Order: sequence, then structure tokens, then C-alpha cells
Amino acid sequence: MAQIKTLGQFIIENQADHPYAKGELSRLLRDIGIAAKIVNREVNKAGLVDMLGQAGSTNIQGENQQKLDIYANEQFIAALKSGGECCIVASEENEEIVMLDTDVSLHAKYIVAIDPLDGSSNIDVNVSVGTIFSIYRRQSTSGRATLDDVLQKGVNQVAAGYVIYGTSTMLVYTTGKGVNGFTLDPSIGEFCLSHPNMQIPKTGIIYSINEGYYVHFPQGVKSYIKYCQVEDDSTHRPYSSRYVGSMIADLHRNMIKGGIFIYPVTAAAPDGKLRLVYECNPMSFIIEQAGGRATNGKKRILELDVRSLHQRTPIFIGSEQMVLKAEEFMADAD
Ligand code: AHM
Ligand code: MG
Repeated sequence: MAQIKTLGQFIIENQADHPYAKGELSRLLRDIGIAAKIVNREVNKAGLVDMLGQAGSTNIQGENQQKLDIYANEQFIAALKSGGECCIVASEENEEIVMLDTDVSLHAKYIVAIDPLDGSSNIDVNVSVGTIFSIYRRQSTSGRATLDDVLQKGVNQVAAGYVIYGTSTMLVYTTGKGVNGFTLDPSIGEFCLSHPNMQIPKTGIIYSINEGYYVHFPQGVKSYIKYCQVEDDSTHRPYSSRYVGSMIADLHRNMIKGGIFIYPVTAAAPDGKLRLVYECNPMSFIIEQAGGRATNGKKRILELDVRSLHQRTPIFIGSEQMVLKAEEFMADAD
């Protein structure tokens, strides 16, 4: 019988591979894994305990906060605070950075950016949601860490991952040496290695974009969508359209099957909708580590300047050849 490898075992076994092999990053990842299990428990039983629906407050983006958004945010921040390896949390749910001011955390070396529950508009209808996280080393060497420590380019990430609360719950992460996926075994309460060394196919037959906004898309995106829909046996077109409306579910599917996910600029969202720090950078790091590609249509997402915490960016992400093709259409439309 094959030996089960838990997330905790895997993290420790692979810690020596990392330049910061002092155990702090391992503890940080382990803390995130524990909080994910707690959030998973609540997501699963949400319908039973009146956790569904909106909490009545709005977050910094003016969006209604779902009750589970708030719960998940609190759980991750609490886990990172008690773990003591993180000095600042930057969250989609908090307008400002959250300083973790315990005696230990003040001197901690890591910054965590997090979208505690992405795709939360899907909660009420029982569709997959997820958590996205991104880990940076603090750059400042004295005093308290500041917002500048958070506003680092995506290339500086030391780890990133996501949790998908789907038909099964998975945690997928990278520390820059490939991508590994762990499935939660509810009978033992552990994430177990189920998808070692994940690779996104170089091309695929799925495109994921909210086509309802078609009239508001830039010409390059419109032309690419038409390309996806044209019949051509040699490239297996027309492609299939799949759009959950939950970025993690869409990207996780495309990572396994091959595909492209696009959230471009639109008339209503002139900078795109998705956020650079805690959505696009971590997902781009993971997809690149799996052999894929992520750009804003022209430039690599991981090299974009980060000017503010809740900055948005258009994104083209997924199988390398598909993203390259979409970029051709964007360049042609200029
Ligand atoms: P959220 O962080 O408020 O949940 O919004 C992000 C989500 C993504 O998961 C998803 O890809 C996108 O919003 C869907 O947006 P739209 O409904 O405009 O297509
Ligand atoms: Mg989000």
C-alpha cells in the first residue's frame, strides 16, 4: 500500500531545499494549513449554522462582505498571529495592512498577503470558493515593517498557494521549486499529497472569461474570443468555454486540464477587476511554477510595479501557448 504523506511531513522534508531553511517558513505554511482546515469546516457546514449570506458591511472595494469572508479573514489572521512568523497581513478584507503586534510578531521576517475567501458571491449557491495566499520576506531590517514591505513585485514571493473548497478540499502551493497539491482527507483531518509536481499542459481546449461583458472588452480580447470559436481541426477548435466565476475553481481546472483564464479591462473595470497583491501575483507564481504563463496581455504579472495594496490588473493566465496566442491578438489590436 502506498504510504500517505501529509502536508506537515512534506513541508518539513522539503524545507532544506529552500534558501530560508530555518523552519520559520515551514511553520508559517503549517499555520496556513491549520487555518484552512478550520475555514473548510465552516464552509462545509455553512448552510446549517446561518453562516450563509451577507454580513451587512462592505469591504474596501465597496463589495458586500459575506459572513464567511469575515470568518475566514479572522481565522487566517488569528493563525498567523499566534504562529509568530508573520509581521504583517495584507488582506482583501482590510483596507489597511494588519500589523501583528505581539512581541514575537514584531520581529518576524514574513509578510502574508491573502484573499481569505475568493469567489464569495458563490457561497450562497454552493459553488466552489477558495483562499489565495502569498508570502514575502520583509525587506526592511530595523524597526517595524511598513506598507513598503508589502508592496513588493511578485517575483519576490517566497511561497504562494491556494485552497479550493470544492467537491474535495485541496491545498496547492509552491515555494519556487514546483507545485504540489494536497487533498484533505476528512477521515484523518489531514491534507495528504495527492498531486505531486503539478504541471499545466502547454496548451488546452478551454477558455475561461466572462463573455457577458463582451461588448465592453478591448478589441484584442474580442478577436481572441472569436479565434477560440472558429472551427479548425489542427488546433482542436472551437474550444470549450468554462467559467465558474470563482477564480480558483477556474484556474485549478485549467491547471489540470489545460486552458486559459482571462479577466481583461472592461468599460466598468478600466484596470481589470482582480487584485495584483493577493490574487494575481500568487496565482501567477503558481501557474509559472507549473510551467504556465501569466501576463497582463503584454507584461509578465510578476514583474509589474506594485503601487498600492488593492491595485487591480487585467490578467491572461494559464497554458503557455494559449496565453501567447492571446497576447498576439492584443498586440495586433494596438
Ligand atoms: P471576489 O474577490 O470579490 O470574490 O472577486 C473575485 C472573483 C474571482 O474569483 C472571479 O474570477 C471574478 O471575481 C468573477 O468576476 P465576474 O463576476 O465579474 O466575472
Ligand atoms: Mg477575491
